[in-house]
Amino acid sequence: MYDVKKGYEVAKEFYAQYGIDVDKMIEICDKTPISIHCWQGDDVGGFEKKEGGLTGGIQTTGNYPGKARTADELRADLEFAMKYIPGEKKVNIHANYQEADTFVDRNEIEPKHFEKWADWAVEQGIGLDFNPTYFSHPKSENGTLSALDENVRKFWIEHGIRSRKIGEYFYKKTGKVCVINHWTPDGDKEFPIDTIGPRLRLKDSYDQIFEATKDVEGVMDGIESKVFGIGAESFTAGSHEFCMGYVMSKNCDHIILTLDTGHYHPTETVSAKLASVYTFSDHVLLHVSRPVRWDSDHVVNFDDETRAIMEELVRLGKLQDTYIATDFFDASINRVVAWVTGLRNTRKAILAALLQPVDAMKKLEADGDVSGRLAVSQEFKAAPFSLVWDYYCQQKDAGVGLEWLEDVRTYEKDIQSKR
Ligand code: RNT
Ligand code: ZN
Repeated sequence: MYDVKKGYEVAKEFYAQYGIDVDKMIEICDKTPISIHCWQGDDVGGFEKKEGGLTGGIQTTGNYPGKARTADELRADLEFAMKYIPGEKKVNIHANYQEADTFVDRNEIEPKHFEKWADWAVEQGIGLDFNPTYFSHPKSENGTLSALDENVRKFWIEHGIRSRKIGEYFYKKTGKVCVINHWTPDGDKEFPIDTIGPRLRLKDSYDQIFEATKDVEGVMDGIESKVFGIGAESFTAGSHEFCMGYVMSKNCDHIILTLDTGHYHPTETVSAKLASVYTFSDHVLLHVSRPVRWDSDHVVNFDDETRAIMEELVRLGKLQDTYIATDFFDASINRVVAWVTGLRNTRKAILAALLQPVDAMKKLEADGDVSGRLAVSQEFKAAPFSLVWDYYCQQKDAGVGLEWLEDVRTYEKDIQSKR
């Protein structure tokens, strides 16, 4: 291993030239929570005591051996991965990760079915986030919250209500706000004739869920849109305009917009949307993912868009107001490697964004020096942030560089490959 401390000292000098306090930025980066999605560990399968595959227009591809088969295995894998993910963390679970002894349907879930998750989170000293699961269920085939069949719609409204109560339970157990993400896959393969009916029903369903649980505390609710899902390519009830409109019309503290990086047309970017949303909203829930041609949910890369999102949050002064969560599922590689890589990239993008002379660039812009603005912004694309990153990982005992990879290989050999 090279002299990490020496690298850090050099980087510190480099950044000091521009008035950037490296230690302060490390501290801010470290304290910014990232919510780790549990579903990378078992290909969005969950642990309901019933058979049935993944539906809802999302897909995992690959069959890499060693996936978690039980919630205990999943938690063990998460614990292992978390060692190599520096900084404040939360874990994000879905309703279908319940641990009831016998089958409990989605409209009957209760806090007690998630007790093990809550106890584990307390033990780990982390917060828990939650998601109602409006997919992978026989009743989700013809819509959920927007369904024409009133009995089906009622079933899913009840699921949403129960999910918010579980969120409150997590808040009370962990003392940390539970961020709930509401995403429905409701859509159509072909162009429907009635395109407003499903939206009006979806709106009414959300209204009913929030009205019935208006006394719930410690919960934030993200409303997630999508451009299309597999098998529902022509129409999505919860479109961007719908979700944005819903959130803005509610104009209340806990209902916020979720922006998933895979849920827009390929030439649209979430980084370019943030400022407009923040013009009207105090918080945003982010699903950091990587779409390749479509919402393919590849492992987050340290790529231009991930960096641009974090840069934008820093420049807006909204890093602390944004609930940052990851959302990807790759079944073709070791699932712990997927977690560690995607989460480290997300964290690294935050650090790289913080290590930039934002005030100086803003001043150049305000002074009309657009040439200077361009020059400075480009210079910092390849500034020595990775030396600071290595030092930060060393301080946190999270593995410098690729140190973690050997450990995961050992874990794979000793634990995962025996499953
Ligand atoms: C699907 C959405 C949603 C899911 C998770 C599992 O397109 O992104 O957030 O990925 O809820
Ligand atoms: Zn998402």
